[in-house]
Amino acid sequence: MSAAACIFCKIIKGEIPSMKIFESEKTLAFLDIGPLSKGHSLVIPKHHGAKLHDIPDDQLAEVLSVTKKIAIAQNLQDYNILQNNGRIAHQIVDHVHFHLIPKPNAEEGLGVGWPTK
Ligand code: IU
Repeated sequence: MSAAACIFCKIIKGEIPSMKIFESEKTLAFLDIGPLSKGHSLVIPKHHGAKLHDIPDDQLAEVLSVTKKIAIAQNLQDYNILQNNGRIAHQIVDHVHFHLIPKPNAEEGLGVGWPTK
């Protein structure tokens, strides 16, 4: 898929609205529209590439660093980082993205267990 047709590139360009959490020259983080738990966010490189191996190292390094900063800012203690590559691995959107999925405690009753996507 070309960058022009990519939904996350449209979010980066502001052509599609999103709930932004963080933005820099290389990285964007926003809330997932189908959250697996409260605060589920996506952290993406602005460089368009479908899979991890398509992304330059400097972009990946910043994405991981931003993911860590968001986890700290949200004061998360238990959380999953998930990054899918390819249909069999449950990738739906062909622009690399890291899921940051907070795991609330059992009493809150949401998002407990292994992510299902
Ligand atoms: P996946 O790793 O490709 O399976 O995850 C794609 C995610 O992108 C999924 O959790 C969707 O809810 C999310 N998403 C979004 O936040 N905004 C969108 O416009 C679209 C998908 I399309």
